[in-house]
Amino acid sequence: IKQQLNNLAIFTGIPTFTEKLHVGRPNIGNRESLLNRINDILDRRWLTNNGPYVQEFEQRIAEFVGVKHCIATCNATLALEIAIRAAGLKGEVIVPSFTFIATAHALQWQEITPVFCDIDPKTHNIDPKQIEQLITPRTTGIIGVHLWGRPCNVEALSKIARTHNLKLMFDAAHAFGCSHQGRMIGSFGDAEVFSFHATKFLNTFEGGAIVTNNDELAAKIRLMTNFGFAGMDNVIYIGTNGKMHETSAAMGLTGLESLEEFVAINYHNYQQYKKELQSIPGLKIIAYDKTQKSNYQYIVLEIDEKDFGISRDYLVEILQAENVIARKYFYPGCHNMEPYRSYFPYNRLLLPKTEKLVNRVLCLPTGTALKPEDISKICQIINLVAANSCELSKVRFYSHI
Ligand code: T4K
Repeated sequence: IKQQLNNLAIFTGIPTFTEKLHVGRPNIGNRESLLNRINDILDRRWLTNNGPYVQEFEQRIAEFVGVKHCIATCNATLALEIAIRAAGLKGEVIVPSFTFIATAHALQWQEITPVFCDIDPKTHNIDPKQIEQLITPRTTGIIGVHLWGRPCNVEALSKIARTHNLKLMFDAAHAFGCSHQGRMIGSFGDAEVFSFHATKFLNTFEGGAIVTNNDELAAKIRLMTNFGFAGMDNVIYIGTNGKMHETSAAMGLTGLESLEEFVAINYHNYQQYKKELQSIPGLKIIAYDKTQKSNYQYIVLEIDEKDFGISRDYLVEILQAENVIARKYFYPGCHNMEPYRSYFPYNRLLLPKTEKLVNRVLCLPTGTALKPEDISKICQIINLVAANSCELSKVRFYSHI
């Protein structure tokens, strides 16, 4: 346990952890179950192209979410691209800037302009109150992002979409296993997209899925995911190769068997962080709605430099020196990254809440790979820093002159 500032690895101490602790360490389910499935795949010699495990995975996801259709894909970025194209979005689409870059790229990749909207600082999600002023004759849709698995204001967004005749989709990359007003996320808007990337609550190594209740849209998405083939020699739409393969589905099915255990561990980690980081001035841990289902996959802190005493960036440097690889998701915001930074400099003036939040947020490690004693050690470092932030900020100041 580090008691003094000079024990910190950023000064003269040795790092608290000998190995790096990552945000987004994958949740691995039952190994034997996975290996059995992989043996089945090899025995069957059916590796991809709508194989039996992919079909089973799609059925399980649709049942779990309570939607009519699930189309599994090779990742969520391509799933977003396909869903956007199948839904007929073009021109301009309103999205938050405070999201992973994939949300914006999925639009720009097909020459649709992402128009960035500010967020509600309480929820970190797109602020419906700001949307209407961004609607132009070129606007065709809105994509909300359920950031950290916390639902967007679905009702307000649906109302705006209805009034202006816009499509409404959700990037639900973080939100598998979460609910909103008693309904599972995945069942809102015209379509929603999950990510099953290694770092996500449920993973298929790489993977994603589009879920929807719209039969026509689902049929189109399914064709587009497989080059547009409707039968062996008949291509009826433009398509791409967005297919999930059998080993990914095997991983997904295995993970689904352990879902309750993953949530229980994430929830326990979250409660422990909350308890051990309570009442630190200028440090807030984001809240999850207890009345709803959450996957608790993200431990997100907000640092108010004035009250905490040092900046979020300095805290991240201190933690990383201890081998706690905290992440500044989603700094600096999509509008501050290329190509958007050059295309849309005017956006900068419109996003004051995003600009503020991107400098305050950091994510800490959690998940099944983390032990309770690791969390205690991480919290001890943060508590030591908080108790000595005044001295640390002086050291920082003098090291810069
Ligand atoms: N929309 C949203 C809102 C998203 O957050 C994402 C993805 C997407 C759409 C697109 O979904 P996909 O197309 O990826 O399905 C990571 C993930 O690559 C990305 O999937 C995720 N969001 C994003 C939030 O995080 P990076 O650039 O931070 O990845 P990287 O390599 O730094 O890994 C993150 C951490 O996880 C590291 O600390 C190391 C650890 N890790 C990673 C992998 C891959 C492991 O411990 N084991 C692993 O196998 O983007």
